[in-house]
Amino acid sequence: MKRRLLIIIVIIFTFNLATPTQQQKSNNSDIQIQKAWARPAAKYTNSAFYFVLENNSSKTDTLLGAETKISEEAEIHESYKKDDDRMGMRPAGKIAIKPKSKFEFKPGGFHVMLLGVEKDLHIGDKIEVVLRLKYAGKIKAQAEVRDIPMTK
Ligand SMILES: [Cu+2]
Repeated sequence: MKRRLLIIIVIIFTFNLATPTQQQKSNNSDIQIQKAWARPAAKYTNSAFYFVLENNSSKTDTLLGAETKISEEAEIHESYKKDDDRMGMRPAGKIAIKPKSKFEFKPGGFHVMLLGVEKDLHIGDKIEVVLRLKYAGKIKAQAEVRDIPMTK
């Protein structure tokens, strides 16, 4: 009786784990994250995460959102010029990345806002942000805290 229960549990676990793992494997090379960096920030304030997203696949993929342990929230934002000519930012929703193209998240443009960082982010620190894409699934990005973008 106990043995049967154990087998059932094992089957449930295997089934649940199989889907995301397979999804990640098959798509790892299709979407690449390059030049990832984040702004320095004091604890409880906001930082921004920048990167280049490259879609090597033959279909459009869509960035749905981001998550990280480093801050309370991670939101996709875009910078825009307000009516009074000053810059503001707002949630950007989902972003479509066309096949065989690169999409750059950079200061003054699109970025992932890290709202309420859990600790001070100093230059040289390494953080991890997970991007959620429609087809490629979840992709981890390692970012270094810097005050200027990478030139390479
Ligand atoms: Cu923002």
